[in-house]
Amino acid sequence: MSSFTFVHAADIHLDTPFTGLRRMPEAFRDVVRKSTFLAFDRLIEVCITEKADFLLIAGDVYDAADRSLRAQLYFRQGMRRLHEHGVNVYVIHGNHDPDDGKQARITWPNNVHFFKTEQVTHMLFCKEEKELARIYGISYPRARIEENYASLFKRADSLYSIAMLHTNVDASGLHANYAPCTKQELIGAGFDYWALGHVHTRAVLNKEPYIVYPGNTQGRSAVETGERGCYVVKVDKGTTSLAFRPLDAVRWEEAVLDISQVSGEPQLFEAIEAHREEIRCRAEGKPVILRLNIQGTSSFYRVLADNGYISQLLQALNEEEEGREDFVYLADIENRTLAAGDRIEVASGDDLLGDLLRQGAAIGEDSSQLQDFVHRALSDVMEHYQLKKYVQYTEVEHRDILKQAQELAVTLLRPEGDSHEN
Ligand SMILES: [Mn+2]
Repeated sequence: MSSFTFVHAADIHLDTPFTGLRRMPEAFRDVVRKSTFLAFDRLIEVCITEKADFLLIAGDVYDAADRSLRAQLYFRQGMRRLHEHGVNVYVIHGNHDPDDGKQARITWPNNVHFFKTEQVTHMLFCKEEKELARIYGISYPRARIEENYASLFKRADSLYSIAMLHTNVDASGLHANYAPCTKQELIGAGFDYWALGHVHTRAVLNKEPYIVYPGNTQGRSAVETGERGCYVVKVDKGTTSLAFRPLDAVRWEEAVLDISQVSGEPQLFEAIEAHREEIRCRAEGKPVILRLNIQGTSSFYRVLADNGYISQLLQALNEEEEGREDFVYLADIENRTLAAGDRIEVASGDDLLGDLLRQGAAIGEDSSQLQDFVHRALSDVMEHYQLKKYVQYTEVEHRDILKQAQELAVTLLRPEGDSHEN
């Protein structure tokens, strides 16, 4: 009869200000600003409907060390609801909400347990007077933790043992390397379930024992695409099973649209609209913030290369979305098309123009290759103390210049009278 259910969440980042969205019209921005709160509401809802015995929050409850009062009161409201439903909550603090941040003096309902800083402590979970699990954890005293905290965890007995840690396992390059440790260390520590936080993309790093990042509950920028949520974990006679539950209130997506077969401007607009419908359908009613990359060999290359055209396109497309609850807001369109005729590069000769086209094709989307090429091509100029200031371009500008050069090369190479349209 020793079965129980818990919910594992992390990185809620309540009251994320989303300061990068100034260009977004108010109607959309308002939904995004509420999203971390709405995702938190859904987390509470999942705990109740799944009849969870307890909830684990593995750090970064709040977005800022100096927690906003609004966020703290909102969090307490959620905790009170869980108290009414008999759900216990175990919380560690991470690099975004360390213990030394400003906090209001709040009285928490007695179902909520915060782990201390400085040392790993453990708490016993009992159900109907039966001891079922032991939960271990440690909070961050300050934002930057460079020590290995994993090595401080020592299992005390044979009860099902859960270790809560805000950490960067195996130094994932996308996240600050706080409380670094290795997966092998965690596997060897003898716990049944490592409830991790910090890395925002969910990942089950290992199954025996379970080492789990649930990811954040709500995407917070264009790089945090796709579903975000929590894991519902069932433990039945020592066997652990996981189910993911999406919680995000707004979804960030990136998509690619090939317009090689599109011929006129109205058709281009329609192709984007049709693609937007597909994305709306996949989001199952959730609003989406979309970055669209347009690719393909197209006569639209030159039209799309004009930033003014893209911003008009964005405006027209986004106006259609106003007032919809399931909006798909286009944050950006990136022109990755090639000019019609670029395919001629294959046939081009062993000369400067042919070389330019081949190099351009080889570079593709690779930034380091582009950088390398620019350095080789411009090394003389870059080393000249007066001239170098004229070649201080951004990567986007370099890419654009290369594209223009390629296009010019294609025009020069194209046989007379060949009006290559695709
Ligand atoms: Mn975080």
